Amino acid sequence: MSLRLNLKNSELSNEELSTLQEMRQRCARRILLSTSLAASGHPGGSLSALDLLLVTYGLIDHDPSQPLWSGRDRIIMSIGHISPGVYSVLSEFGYFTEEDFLTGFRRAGSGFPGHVERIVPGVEWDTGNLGQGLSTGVGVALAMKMKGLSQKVIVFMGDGEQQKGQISEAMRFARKYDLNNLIVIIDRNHLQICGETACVMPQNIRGLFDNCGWNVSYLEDGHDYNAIFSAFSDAYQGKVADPKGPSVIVARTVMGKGISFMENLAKYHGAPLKPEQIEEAFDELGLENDMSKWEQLRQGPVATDTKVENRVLYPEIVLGEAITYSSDTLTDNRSAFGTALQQLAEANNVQGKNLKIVGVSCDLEGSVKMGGFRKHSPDAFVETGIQEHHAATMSGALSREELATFFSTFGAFAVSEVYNQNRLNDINETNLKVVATHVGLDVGEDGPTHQCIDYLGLLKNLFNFSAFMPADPNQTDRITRYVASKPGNHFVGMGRSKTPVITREDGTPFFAGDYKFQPGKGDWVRKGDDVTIITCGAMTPYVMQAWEILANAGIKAGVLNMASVVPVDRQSVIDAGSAGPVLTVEDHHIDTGLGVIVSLVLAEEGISTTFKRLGVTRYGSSGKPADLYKSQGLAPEGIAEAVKGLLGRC
Ligand SMILES: Cc1ncc(C[n+]2csc(CCOP(=O)(O)OP(=O)(O)O)c2C)c(N)n1
Repeated sequence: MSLRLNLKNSELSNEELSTLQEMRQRCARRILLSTSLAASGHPGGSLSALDLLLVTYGLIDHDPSQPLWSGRDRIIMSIGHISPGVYSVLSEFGYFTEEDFLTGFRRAGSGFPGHVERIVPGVEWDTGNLGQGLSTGVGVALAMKMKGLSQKVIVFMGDGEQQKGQISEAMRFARKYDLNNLIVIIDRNHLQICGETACVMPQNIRGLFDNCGWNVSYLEDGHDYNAIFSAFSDAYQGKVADPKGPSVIVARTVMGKGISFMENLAKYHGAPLKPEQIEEAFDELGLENDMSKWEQLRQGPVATDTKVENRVLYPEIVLGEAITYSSDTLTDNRSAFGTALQQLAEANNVQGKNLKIVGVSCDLEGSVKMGGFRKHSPDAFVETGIQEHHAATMSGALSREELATFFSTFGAFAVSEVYNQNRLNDINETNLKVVATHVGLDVGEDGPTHQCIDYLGLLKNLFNFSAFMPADPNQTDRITRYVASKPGNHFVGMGRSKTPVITREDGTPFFAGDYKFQPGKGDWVRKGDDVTIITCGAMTPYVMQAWEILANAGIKAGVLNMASVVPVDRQSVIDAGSAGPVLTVEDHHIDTGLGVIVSLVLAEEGISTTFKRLGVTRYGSSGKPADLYKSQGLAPEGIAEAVKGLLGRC
């Protein structure tokens, strides 16, 4: 059954009202059945949000026969736990059959997971981590504005969920960017897992949005179809106090609505009914209890053919001509990044017409060298303020809207601060470019809070992120262009300091001419038979100095620059380990970075060799990078000493 409500009408017809009542009855049944069959899940919020969901799907532009139709409005379910309600409504509107849903819900391998995921037709974003959905919706709404599209974005949120701080970040941002294509609906049932929202953590939800300059409307009865219809169609059509601003509808609802013994009880947030309670609930709904039939059907194999395949929408990026910095250049990698990004904007972004590359900054535009990009593409430059959690999630959402999105700030804030946001982005198979400047002890005087030494360890947990650490400005230029042109999640890390150009033995720039960056491919900057030093990023120039010290001492060291840390160049590691001793050197926590990755390759390949790791073994202090490196054995002399120790030549 489907329903198409007309926005132009002032109220719902009697026929529409009775259709909605019938839909509610069928959906309530599915909510109860699905959760009881799975013996887990969230019936209470599903029932409280049900009427809001039904009217919303009745009003928006969408096409259940083409869930990914490009003209569709978008619904982001920030409260991913109300999946039983969402799937019930989607099946009601014809996205899939009731049978597929009820037999598959919460079963391994099925297309109907416990929290909403994009594999379900009609679902836009995998959620479950409360508090991130508004940032996602904001990202999609911003992308629509950037592309001149008129679709609306609707975000469903819980009232307990409002306690998350990231929501305030997103709220402010939506107002700053005048996202009047964004409508938030809050299921205000006054309950959350541990009881009343007012007891768990009191807050003035409407006041918060109001103070932020949103259009706020309140529904005394969030189950009154005409009231929902009127508030939603006003917000949708911009018939609000400030048509330039985003809108929120706070709807007073009842947890467990429609099943008298469930109503207003927090325990039904996440407790399915027992078989005897199902009997009672079905009596109340005036329906026959067919639970046993479904139990039987769930004995069969799970159906998987409803699953939506991930689709990658990624713009064609013109790479432009790579820059070659001459051997005598002394600049920082972040400047090389900024220049490459500006050139990419010049080659790809047409202001006011067609934007392909977006830059997101968190009050550090100058430090991350995005100034040139902003000047060229002011409409594609997004300043979020010091709101990294929102910035990370929003960047992920932008990156799935056919925009090559660069999220750039210091490593401590681009990775460590927002690990969970990047994790949810990764689960959503975003196409994000996280460019972190100021990583490692190379940050220097700002001290340990700013010296990010855990980025590789954190990113290694994310299955779809690569991690690249350019050694010099030339490699930075090429890696920046590479990641801009490729879908998927890519991290690029760089230090703060000016750094010399890496050269060949004849003094010409190494990463120049025909050099092409390839993931999973290391660079043999020097060949040498006695030992191999594997390194990356800010440490490579230090290792080059160590190489000279060693050469003067008659030791022939190979230097393998592993800019592609994830994926690592396994073959080169095998070659290095098979040829002789191996030393890894990194400006990163010694136990979670390059050294560990290399050691695993050696172990897995059964290569027995003398092996040592150098890296950061304790939090750094405030001082010049060279002094900090020296204090942790990472100065050229310390590296050379470590090699001599490995070779027994101390
Ligand atoms: C960041 C985060 N913290 C905790 C949880 C666990 N959790 C799931 S639902 C929920 C309560 C949500 O309350 P509310 O938004 O009012 O939803 P309702 O109970 O009305 O369904 C909590 C704490 C979570 N999913 N995400």
